[in-house]
Amino acid sequence: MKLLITVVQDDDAQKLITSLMKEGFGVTKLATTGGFLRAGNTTLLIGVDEEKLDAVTGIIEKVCKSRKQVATSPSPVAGASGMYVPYPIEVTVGGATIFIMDVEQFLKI
Ligand code: 2BA
Repeated sequence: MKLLITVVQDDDAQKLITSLMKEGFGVTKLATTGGFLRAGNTTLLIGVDEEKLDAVTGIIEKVCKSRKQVATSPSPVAGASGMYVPYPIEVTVGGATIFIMDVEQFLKI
C-alpha cells in the first residue's frame, strides 16, 4: 500500500475529493498553509493499493490545473528609504505536489 500526501490549491480540493470518492478512494483532508506564499492550501492523505496508484495520480492530474498568479513577495527587499517594501511576483499555483510513501502497515481497529 502507498500513502500519497498531496498538496493542492483550495480551489481544486472539493472537486478532487468528489472525484476520488466517486472512484472509491479514501481521502482525509487537512487545512494547510504553504511556506512560500503563506496562503491556505489543502493537503489530502490518500491511502491506496499499489496497483491503483496510477488511477489516483491520473485523477489528480485531470482535476488540478496549474495557473499563474501574482502574489506579494513574502520576503520583502529593503527600499531606498531603508524600509522593507513588499513587491509583486508571478508564481505558478495549482497542479499538485505529491509525496508517495510506502505504508508499512494499514490497520482499522
Ligand atoms: P507554497 O510554499 O505556498 O508555494 C506556492 C507556489 O509558490 C509553489 O507551487 C511555487 O510555484 C511557488 N514557489 C515556492 N517557492 C518558491 C520560491 N522560492 N521562489 C519562487 N516561487 C516559489 P508548488 O511548487 O506547486 O507548491 C505548492 C505547495 O506545495 C507549496 O505552497 C507547499 O505548501 C507545498 N510544497 C511544495 N514543495 C514542497 C516540499 N518540498 N515540501 C513540503 N511542501 C511542499
